[in-house]
Order: sequence, then structure tokens, then C-alpha cells
Amino acid sequence: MKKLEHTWRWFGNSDPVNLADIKQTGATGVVTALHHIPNGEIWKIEEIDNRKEDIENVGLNWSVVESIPVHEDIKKQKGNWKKYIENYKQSIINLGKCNIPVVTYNFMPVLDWTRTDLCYKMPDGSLALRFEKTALIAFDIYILNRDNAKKQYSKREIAEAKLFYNKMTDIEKEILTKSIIAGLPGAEEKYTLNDFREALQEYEDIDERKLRDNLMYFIKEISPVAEKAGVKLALHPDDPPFSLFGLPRVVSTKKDYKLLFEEINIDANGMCFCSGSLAAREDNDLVEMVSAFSDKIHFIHLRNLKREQGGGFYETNHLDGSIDMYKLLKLLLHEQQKRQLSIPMRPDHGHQMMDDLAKKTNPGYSAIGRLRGLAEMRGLETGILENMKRRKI
Ligand code: DNO
Repeated sequence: MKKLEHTWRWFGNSDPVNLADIKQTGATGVVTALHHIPNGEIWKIEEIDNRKEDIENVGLNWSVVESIPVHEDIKKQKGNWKKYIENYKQSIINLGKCNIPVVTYNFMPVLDWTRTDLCYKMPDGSLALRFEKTALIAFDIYILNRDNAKKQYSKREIAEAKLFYNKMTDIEKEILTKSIIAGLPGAEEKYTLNDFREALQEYEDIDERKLRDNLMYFIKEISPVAEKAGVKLALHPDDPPFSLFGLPRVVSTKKDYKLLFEEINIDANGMCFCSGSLAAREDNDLVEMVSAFSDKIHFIHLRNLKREQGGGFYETNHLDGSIDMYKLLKLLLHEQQKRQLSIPMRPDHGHQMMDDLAKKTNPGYSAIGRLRGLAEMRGLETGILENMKRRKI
């Protein structure tokens, strides 16, 4: 019975969880990026090789790149976008030469993943990440003062947001602002309020249709290159999978991925199946999505969440929450049995807990919470595989 490849995200030398720690988690693969290279520039072979050597020196493999960021100009097709696409291709070619098999990326305009609370206290005292719609609306209308923001929300949502805002202290307003726009780990863009307003304005003439066209254009350009280079592309879903601040988002649903795979039928063009991102929408049926796109899954993020009334959610431990992790993992393991190579999987986020509560950690990426997630997933996987073996499925 074939297992998934167990991997761990590492943010490079500044990450408080170092490579020697990762070795002890039971992971065999590392997921990382050359975070010091500015968006749009080429990842040179020498730089890739140096990073690879650091990882291999502790007996681990560099299994997945997460991410080569897609320059905003490519998403908007403005400015130097053509040059940035050429650079992106070259980075993929260089990664292929260094035998790095998977590249993850996303196509979210302006903001990568977004949360409103990075220290949401759970009943057991650990801290979770939360996306509270009311907090986002309060920020949008009363802190960012975005033109026309009110038009996007219902009267009830606006009233709740106002109440929420009126109760906030200045420090709370600052923390909320930072949580949303100051850049979460791995998001290579960060903004001040003014930069953020300007970045949003740049998208005024870009609707869903235009953004989707730009996405298709980009993938049509890069996927034949990736195919030739022996690199799989794993497009990460929008997190959360719906529009924020009036921006279009086009990688949120089964329909979005279906369009993408129908239009660009190349093996290298695949997805990063991120359970937590997709499950923030109740109408995303994860089991149905795995079944529909099973051979397109080049990378797996496992994480759970609890959806809350009003469209928000908070992140739960891997075996709790709205996702039936047993059912999901079983399906993924069935797909794994059909493959030659193990599909890389990583525990995506974990609570800040135990010793980590007193340490400076990257939100969502502390050591112990993720270790708990990985251990739970490895245990569940062992049980499912053993059962499959006994029942000869
Ligand atoms: C958040 C991550 C995302 C992801 C990118 C992929 O924890 O899953 O930042 O890395 O969206 O490009």
C-alpha cells in the first residue's frame, strides 16, 4: 500500500522551526521557496541548488516549491507582464533541471490568504486562525473607507459591522488592519492602508471574466514549459474562496477548476488540493471535487475548519471541524494507489499551543500544532491503508 509523501513547509533560514526540527517530525519532504528573490525575478540554478543542498544535508528532500509568486502585473496584464511570464517560465525550467518536481502558485489578486484574527482562543487555551466576516466588513467600510464598499453588503451585515467597529479599541483596530494587510507567512505582498487602496484601484477595470482570461493565458503559456521540464503545476485555491474587497476571484469552486482543466488539457496543469481553503464554502463538496479531479491533484494541503454563521470560519484541529477527514483521506489514498509516485501532502497550519504559546511563531505555522496535525494525519493514513490491505481494496 502506497503512502502519501509527508512534507513540512519551511520558510527558510528565518523560520523558527529549522531543518533539524523538521527531521524529527516524521516528514521526509520539505516545501519551501526562495523567499528572498523579489516577485517576478528568475530563480537561478545556483540559488536553487544551494537551497536544495541545505535541505539534503539533513537527509530531507525538497519536494515542492510553495510558491513561485505570480507577479501582480501578470494577473492584471499590465506593465511588464510579458517579461514576468518569460521569467516565470525560466524559473520552472531551472527547477526542472534541479529535479524539483512540483510548483505551487495561486492567482489571488492583491492578497494571498486572508484572516481577521490570528490569535483566536480555543476552549483548550490554544490559539487558532479565524476569518470573521463581520470583522472584515468593519475593516472595509470603517477603517479602509473603501468607496462603494457598502454596496457589497446587506443592511444587516453593515449594521453588525458598525456595532463591531464601535466596540473596538484603537489597538484592536490596528491589530485587525495588520492581520488583513500586513502579509501572512508566504504571502509575498504586504501593504500599508494607502498602498492597499491603490492596489485595489488597479483592479477597477478587471472583472471576473477578465481575470479568468488572464489566468488562462498565463497557464497556457507556462504549462507546456512545465510539461517539458518535468515539473507539475499545482494551482492553489483562493483562500477564502470568495470575493474580498470587491476583487474578482476565479479559483474557488469545482466549476472554476473544471473550466481550467477543460481548456488546458496538459498533465502538468494540476491543482493543489487545499482542504481548508475549499471547505470554507459550504457549497464546495470536497469528496465530489477529489473524485472529479483525482488525477489532477499534484499536491495536498490537509487542514480542517469550522464554518460559522454569516460566512466565516475558524481553523480547528485536523480531526475536528466541518470536513470529514476520514472520508477525504480515504479517497485521496485510493487515488494514491493508482500512482507510481507518492503525492506530497503537508499539514497546513496548526494551532499555536503548549511551548509555542510563549514563542514567536509564524501564524498558522508553529511547530507543535502542525506536528499534532501531521501525527493525526499519519495515524489516520496508517489505519486506512491497513484496512484497505485487509479488505484488499
Ligand atoms: C497559506 C498557504 C498559501 C499558499 C499560496 C500558494 O497558508 O496555503 O499562502 O501557500 O496561496 O501560492
